[in-house]
Amino acid sequence: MKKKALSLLLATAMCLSLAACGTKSAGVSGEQESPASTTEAEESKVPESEAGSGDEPITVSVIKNQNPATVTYADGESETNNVYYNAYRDELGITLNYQICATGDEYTQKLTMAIASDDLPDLMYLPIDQYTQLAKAGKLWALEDIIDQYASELTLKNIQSDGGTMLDAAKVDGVLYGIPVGNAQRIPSQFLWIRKDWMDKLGLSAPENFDDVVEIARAFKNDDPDGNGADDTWGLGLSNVMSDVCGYGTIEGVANAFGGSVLNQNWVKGENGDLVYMATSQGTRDALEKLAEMYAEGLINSEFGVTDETGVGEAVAAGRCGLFYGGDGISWSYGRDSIANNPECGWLCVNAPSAQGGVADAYSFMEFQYIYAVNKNFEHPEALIKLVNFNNDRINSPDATLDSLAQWGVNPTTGINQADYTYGLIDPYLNKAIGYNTTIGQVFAGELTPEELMPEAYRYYEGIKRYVDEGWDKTGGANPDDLTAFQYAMCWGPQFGSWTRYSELRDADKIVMSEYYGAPTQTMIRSWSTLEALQDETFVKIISGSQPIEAFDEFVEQWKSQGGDTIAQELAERTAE
Ligand SMILES: [Ca+2]
Repeated sequence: MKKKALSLLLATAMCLSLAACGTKSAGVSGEQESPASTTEAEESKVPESEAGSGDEPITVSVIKNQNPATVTYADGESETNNVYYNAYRDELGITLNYQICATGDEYTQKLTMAIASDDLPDLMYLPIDQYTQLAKAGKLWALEDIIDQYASELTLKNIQSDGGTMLDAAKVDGVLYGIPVGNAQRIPSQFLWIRKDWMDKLGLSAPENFDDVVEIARAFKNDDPDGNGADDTWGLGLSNVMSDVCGYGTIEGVANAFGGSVLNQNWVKGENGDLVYMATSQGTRDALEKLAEMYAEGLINSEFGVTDETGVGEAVAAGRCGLFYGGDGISWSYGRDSIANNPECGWLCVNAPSAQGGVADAYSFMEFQYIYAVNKNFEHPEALIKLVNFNNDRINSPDATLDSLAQWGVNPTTGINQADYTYGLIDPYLNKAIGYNTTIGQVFAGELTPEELMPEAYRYYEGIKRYVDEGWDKTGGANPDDLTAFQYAMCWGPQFGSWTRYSELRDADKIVMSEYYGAPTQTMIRSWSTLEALQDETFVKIISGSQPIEAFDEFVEQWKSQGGDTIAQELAERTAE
């Protein structure tokens, strides 16, 4: 099942990226007959009128999850006067009325009040639990027929670019009531980033197993890799993030090395068919034991328990930390700063090596938290699909040009991202990134011409080509006057970029998907913050040696009795449904 999902993902991602792929889509409901779709058909009859097509203007109230204070407008523009707002009104006949525009707690409170007082706007951007609640209460349109009738070919491709995984996951009792926003597979931030200039200087080579990682940590800690005569560099850089994806200093790669995972979302089938929370597995225990050993030897930054990922990032930028597990975008943030601060610096990105040797399995999960949905009382549910179509044509079309992207996406003069003004933008990052990495690699391999790339990929390709032409791919460093080239290259570059590592993982079938996705269970809603805190505290204590490894066994018992066992049962029942 793992394999099938991945190959579908790859195939459809290619479709998304390549203009040449012109196959007709079967529509969102396609051949899948969901049991409830027949009974729902009566209720979800598509409205006859073509409202919102320009001849019959409508005003549509919406919830937008956005902090109005963080959105930037050009001079004279505003929330109700910008390229998208005006085009929706003038070209689609849809005037948006922001009934709720807020973020964070304010958003949650306003949404909760709107639901409680049954004062729902026409179009909604909902967290998955509220979506499920409203769908079950009959407050939302069933959308499959409406999508089939109104979605453009590009929209269908886009929302199905993961092979339909997310759409399936968004169904409530077999019926689709919304369009999910997210990624079919979250990059779990387990890549191992190593200072290549330090490795070269100390005569070290790329790690082939976890013992080699320990060796590199030992050398980086003890052998003065920066050559300043001071004992001022770390071994393995860790942050105190013990249960989440994290850009800098996650322990996930170490857990993977021993067959474990610490991420909140990761549940896999155990030997007797029950669901196991990976952070409670033997592999995770072994990884913590090893980390405690490393800490005792001084191979981990001593203050990690009070250091967040920003703290590790700052140590990377300052040249104190040259070895850490983290995400795919290092070259866009502190990794870039590390080179700006020290032109000698160079980076290598590898997949987490396992304890036995070779690449460790990475544990991943489907990530979607929000869904666009339509109020059942709204007469024009097709308005949502028309907005999605419109946005796709501007942002994701293979016919887009750098000029059109400047008009509808990031304005290169002001730096303003006008996509912030959209309503109903479905923009799956994972599939885009796979497409960029794959097609740019094909250009370097001579299988595509640069002109065949999507405009955004073409921009990245130009930077990566400069990087390769100047020979930086040999050192992982960068021309300090052209850090943009490094930024693009270490992310999407062939051979050296983090997304090439991801492709290797995927091609080697080394990504294990969590059985859990979607809405939290009742017990999760009630108990997860307590369980998470228990995990975070226990793991930090074990690594730092303030508790022995046996504390892990006690943690597992507590975790189970404080809600973990009940959650496993709830998830098993849900899977069986
Ligand atoms: Ca030093």
